[in-house]
Amino acid sequence: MSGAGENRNPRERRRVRRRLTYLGALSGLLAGYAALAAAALVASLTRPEAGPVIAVGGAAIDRTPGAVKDWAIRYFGTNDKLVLQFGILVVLALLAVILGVVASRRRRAGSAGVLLFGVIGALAATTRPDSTSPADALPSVIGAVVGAWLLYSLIGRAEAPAPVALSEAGSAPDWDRRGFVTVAAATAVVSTGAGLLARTSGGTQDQNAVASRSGVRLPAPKSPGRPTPANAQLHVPGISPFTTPNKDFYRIDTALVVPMVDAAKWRLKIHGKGVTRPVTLTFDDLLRRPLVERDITLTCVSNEVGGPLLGNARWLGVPLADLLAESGVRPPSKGGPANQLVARSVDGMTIGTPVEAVMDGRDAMLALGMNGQPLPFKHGFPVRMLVPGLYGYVSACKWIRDIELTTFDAYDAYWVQRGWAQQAPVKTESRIDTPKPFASRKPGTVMVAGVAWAQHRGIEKVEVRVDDGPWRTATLAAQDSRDTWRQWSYPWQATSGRHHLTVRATDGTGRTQPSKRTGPVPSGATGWHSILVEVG
Ligand SMILES: Nc1nc2c(c(=O)[nH]1)N[C@H]1C(S)=C(S)[C@@H](COP(=O)(O)O)O[C@H]1N2
Ligand SMILES: [Mo]
Repeated sequence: MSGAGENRNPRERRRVRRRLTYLGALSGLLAGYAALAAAALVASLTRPEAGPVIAVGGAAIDRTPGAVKDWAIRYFGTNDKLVLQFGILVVLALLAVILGVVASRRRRAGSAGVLLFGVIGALAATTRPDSTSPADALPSVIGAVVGAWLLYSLIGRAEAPAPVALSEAGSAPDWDRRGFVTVAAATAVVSTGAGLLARTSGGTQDQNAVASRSGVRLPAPKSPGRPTPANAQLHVPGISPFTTPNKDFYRIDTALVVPMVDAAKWRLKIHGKGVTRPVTLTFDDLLRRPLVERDITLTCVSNEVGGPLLGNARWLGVPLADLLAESGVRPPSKGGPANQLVARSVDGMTIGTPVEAVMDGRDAMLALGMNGQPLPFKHGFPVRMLVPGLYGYVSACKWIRDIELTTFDAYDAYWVQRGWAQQAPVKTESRIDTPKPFASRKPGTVMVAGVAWAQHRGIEKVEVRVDDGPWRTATLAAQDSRDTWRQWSYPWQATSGRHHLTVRATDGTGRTQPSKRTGPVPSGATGWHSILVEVG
């Protein structure tokens, strides 16, 4: 009953209240910061993916409607994940401020709120498809306990009267400013240290994965890829290189943290309908099999007309049809009971592919190598699936760990559950790489060039149109294989003014890319790529 506020006048009481509100907000932010840093540190020692931001972010991604995700990819491109994580942090900061203000009124309620967020994080972490142990709750729980305790302690200092000797000195503050500042500063310093440590330590599991990748020696293929024809690559500045370097290869997946898989511990199970001899394979089992090397162009169904979401690489892998046949699988055309192959990744992605396509003689493979390197982690190390002619979301499971034979009636894979088509062969498309949209050129010969693709059907013809003029046939580079894109160029006699350049391709079956513009949902965009160029 000796509280300093008892015998104050109303004005002073309001001042104290305001001060407490500000200190509460600051305490909330500091406690939140400390909670996240503690969680990150614990996660880095156990499993980085189990951290609360990653777990809640992953849960949010899985619950995002397909159309919103498509919008996010369109507006933020492959930065969509950074934007999401930043968004989560902004929301958390706001919540921390609110909890801090609540705590400045009711100390216990504020701390209880922090603990509640810990429970949400723990639930998200333990129910993620990649969660294998209840220990995934630890980062969130420990972070929340640290945050709740700090908030309680900081508010305690903000409320406490200053030590008597000081407050009697007249000019000294009427609250425990020194105590608050000491705890606040210590919190900021220790949390920053913990956060930095979390970043550098990276987890022993990750280190093992990195070491296992460095240790991979890719065997020579039994069936080497034909040397890429020299004239598959045109020498026009600005055209996409025929082979996309790994570092420039587009990346699309739902993983907020790239899964780091230790090849020595990796296993692949093949089982399900019509599998008479289920098997579990190790990475070494795959390396010992006859390998094939093929150039294959991979395309994302979310690629807009003219978009960047495709790339061409030389892949090394195990023919998938042989593996399936050894397990007793027959395609539906030979009486097999399963028409869908569902691939599952270590992070819980599911991708459904027609068994018929995998076994019809095309180069469907379990890829281990990409442009002469073991698969980069981002692209699915140690093993991913590839099926030429199908969009990535129905064929190209990265970090694969399980293959189940089933039917399309029995199971919808991840993106199908979110409104995308069950089956999705790549649509015939073409893109102008140079000039760039809205580029300026001098009148005279302007080289227009780009790529066209219709995987597994091949490209037979590319045509270019200037404004509303006639279609002119472009010069095609050599076709490497019908599973790769094909470069083209057209020497345009440019005249002064603004011009529209449009391109369209015809595939190996003689079908020309339709003009009708449709968006990527549900089975890939259609329409002609058209750009505006200034000549003058
Ligand atoms: N495990 C997993 N595999 C995945 C995906 C994913 O989200 N998770 N995305 C698919 C999609 S939509 C595409 S287009 C390709 C992209 O492969 P890349 O990132 O190597 O270019 O991977 C496919 N495989
Ligand atoms: Mo994709």
